[in-house]
Amino acid sequence: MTMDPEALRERAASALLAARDRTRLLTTCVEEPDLVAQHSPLMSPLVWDLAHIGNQEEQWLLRTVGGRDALRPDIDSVYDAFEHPRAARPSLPLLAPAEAHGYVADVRARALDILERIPLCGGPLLDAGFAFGMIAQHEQQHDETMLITHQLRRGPAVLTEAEPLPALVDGILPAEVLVPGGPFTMGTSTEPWALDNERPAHRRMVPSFLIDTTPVSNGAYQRFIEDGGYDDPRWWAADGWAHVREHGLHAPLFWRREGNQWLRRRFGVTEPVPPDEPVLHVSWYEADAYARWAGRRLPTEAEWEKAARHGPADGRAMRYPWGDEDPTPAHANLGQRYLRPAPVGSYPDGESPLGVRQLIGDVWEWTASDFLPYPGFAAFPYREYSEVFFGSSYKVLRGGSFAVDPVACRGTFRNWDLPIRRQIFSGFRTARDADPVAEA
Ligand code: AVJ
Ligand code: FE
Repeated sequence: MTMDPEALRERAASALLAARDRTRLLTTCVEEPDLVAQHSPLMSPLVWDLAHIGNQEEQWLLRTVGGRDALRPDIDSVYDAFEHPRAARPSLPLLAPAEAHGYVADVRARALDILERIPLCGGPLLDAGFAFGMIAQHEQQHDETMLITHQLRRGPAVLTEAEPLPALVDGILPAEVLVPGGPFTMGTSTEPWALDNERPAHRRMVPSFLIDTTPVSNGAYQRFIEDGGYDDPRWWAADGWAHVREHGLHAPLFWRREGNQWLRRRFGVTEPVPPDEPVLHVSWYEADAYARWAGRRLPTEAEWEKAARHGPADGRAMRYPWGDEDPTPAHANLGQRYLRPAPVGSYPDGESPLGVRQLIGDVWEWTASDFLPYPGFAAFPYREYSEVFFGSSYKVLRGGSFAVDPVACRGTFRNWDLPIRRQIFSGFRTARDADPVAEA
């Protein structure tokens, strides 16, 4: 992307503005008690996320990039995610909602002033406006986190969808797609706002494999449940089996059985589980168990990225499955336009050259892979974004959900979480090795 400085400034300013519109929506649609309450021990009070967004912006854009004096050095520690686990955050001396709103607005006004004055070149934080892009992505990531908090909150619905999902127009799709073996380029060294863990671009050998055309649906997942999947240790990783037994799990989070119907609670509304939507709110263990029950496996992270980015005609790595163009509403279900994933098979305009659908948007997809650095990884600009999470504790998720903003979504973007987590907007698709005979 080569852009003149004015266009770069404009891009950075509008990314920050879009994030703030969403933050405002998520923190003004409930009353004060709901902003300060902890709706789940897994989540922060909404008002913590709000001021943490401002504090992160103050530290990077005002102090580091702008060289300004600290505005509120006294609150740095309260909003340091590593000092206080989420469960402990309600008892911190948090800024009250009105103060927090005032603080983030004050920080933002100064950040935009700095953006106007500073050259967007001359170092990795400034080049192409990276620090501004990083902070817009950070705010959008917390917006997704706050949307998860809204999903966990009990009580009547406060969020609504502006429009119905686009109608599904296509006919029957093949169940799976063959991705031919060979090298491909994973990661990026050129995407200007890519975060440290997506870098650098490097060659990977990926043997032939088959991958599901679409994410696994609720209907398919229900067959796993009804076949006794949760009661059969054959399908489960040892730790996963121990976890579902200990917690008595028998369905995705937010599902409830009534008579012979499955219902789910979704942002304050209870509805029958829609069979054609991608399954949502499953852990890595559940995804892995389903895949084994189906005689398949989860795709590795490299397989997922090859399916999403590799151009089979020219061997070039694309930014998205549909090409290099930024996402539009026709390509993918992103940006909290809807409060749910679209039915499996939607978004024909977003399919990959080989015909894989919905890789971007709808649901985060669990992969088989641990969260590890790429060869040549360098932590930037802070170790606590990625580096401290590398290892075998966290599994990688790819592709982004309906709750991810396009600014924080790319074919290279990596998310990660513990394999027991399922309050996140997580689903999956399955894969298998290619049949060696069919290939010859
Ligand atoms: C990349 C989504 C795992 O929310 O914990 C937010 C993003 N990092 N603030 C998280 C993040 C610092 C991170 N994830
Ligand atoms: Fe954060």
